[in-house]
Amino acid sequence: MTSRTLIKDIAAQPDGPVTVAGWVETVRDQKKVQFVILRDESGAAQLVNPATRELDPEGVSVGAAEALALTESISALTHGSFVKVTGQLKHDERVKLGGLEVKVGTLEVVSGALETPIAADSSLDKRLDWRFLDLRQPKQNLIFRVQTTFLHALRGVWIEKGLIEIQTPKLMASASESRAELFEVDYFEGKAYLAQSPQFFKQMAQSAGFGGVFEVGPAFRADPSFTSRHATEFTSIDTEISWIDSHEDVMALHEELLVAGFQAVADKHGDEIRELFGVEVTVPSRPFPRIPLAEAKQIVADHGYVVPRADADMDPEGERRISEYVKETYGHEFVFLTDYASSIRPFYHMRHEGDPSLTNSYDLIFNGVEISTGAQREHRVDVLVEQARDKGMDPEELEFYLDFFRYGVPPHGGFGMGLARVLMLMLHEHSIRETTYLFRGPTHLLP
Ligand code: AMO
Repeated sequence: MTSRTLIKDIAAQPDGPVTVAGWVETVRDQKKVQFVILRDESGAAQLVNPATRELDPEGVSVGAAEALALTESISALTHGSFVKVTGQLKHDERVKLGGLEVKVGTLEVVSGALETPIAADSSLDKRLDWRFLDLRQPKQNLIFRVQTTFLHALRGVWIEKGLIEIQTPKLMASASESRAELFEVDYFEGKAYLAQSPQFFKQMAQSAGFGGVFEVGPAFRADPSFTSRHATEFTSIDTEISWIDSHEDVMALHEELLVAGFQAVADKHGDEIRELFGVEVTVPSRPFPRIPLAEAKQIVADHGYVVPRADADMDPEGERRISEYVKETYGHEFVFLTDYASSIRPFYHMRHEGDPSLTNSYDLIFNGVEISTGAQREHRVDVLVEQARDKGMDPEELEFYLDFFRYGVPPHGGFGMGLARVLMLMLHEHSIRETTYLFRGPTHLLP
């Protein structure tokens, strides 16, 4: 490794020699002095160089030619060039940026940069076209540090509970959610489909006796819409657990995971998020409010908004309104909408004992948008076959899945949660395009 000190670490060093490397953020090239703001992956620091504009006419000054060359190379620096600098660190309270500066001794342009094609105020589309440059901005960089912290905290909970991490195949022989949003790919002599969710395989792990599993991996949906919450490929956070009594057990785990994730993010990045996003990360209190879907629709209707189709899911406006209501009434940013009608849920959701028109399922809404769907699964194979038929599906096509339930399987349930949606809503961003490392949409395949 090239030896250098990360900028975040130089503050702890005493005055003296230092080597740093990073991207040139700004150059202030004044007559008598030059300032460069240098940024690496950990932070930014000010470099300073007393400018030498011409050679001493006597030619006697020691090092004058080197000093002139250094001044000229700083004048020629372009924004975004990657440079390595050796110099003298000096702590100085008057320097606004971190109370220190580095007096440049040598400066090597390791990799020069062309003039940048984007600015902070460029359109989102343009920024996404130049995503690697966009991600250099501290605000964008923070999103992925927050994501790392969030996922690490979730893993902590899963691992502490003894759940097993799995990686399920993304090439499948059949649909796992709706046939409508299925990507078909050529597969040798036949066809395969990109996995819409690890649903079937995380349930298989329950029959395999794993007890509880989790996966953080890609999911694909051939959804042609251009909304701020849909992508054709997204990272899905999935978990599935055995020996549950109802979907309440799944919701309890869901809460525990989110509390741990939000706590870790608030502790580690709360200040930075406040500074760069102007947002306070609130650790949710448990239990999260729960409202049956039918009641939630009634509440928004009572507040002047009728969800367009009575037999359908909440629409985005309904989600926004029920969230608003929950915030005002319970002071909570999350709400579980429960007891969805079986007509709008997949065949594998368990239905209410005594009222098959409703399911043991829920959606989790966070700050006005659905981030998750969860349910208790139907594990009785005869009932499952009936429910598949009920949905117009041919049980023969599902034989491999139905087999999971023919050899002894515990009652189980789980949820799927879109990672980019959680981040978007946590940071009050307007689109998952901002919180996805590389967004994929109907017209977006590059870079
Ligand atoms: P569902 O289809 O509701 O449920 O998806 C679960 C969560 O995944 C996210 N999501 C998306 N994110 C971005 N772009 C999309 N096109 C997209 N589609 C879904 C959302 C959503 O809430 N198998 C079930 C989960 C389960 O029951 O375990 C499922 O996939 O945040």
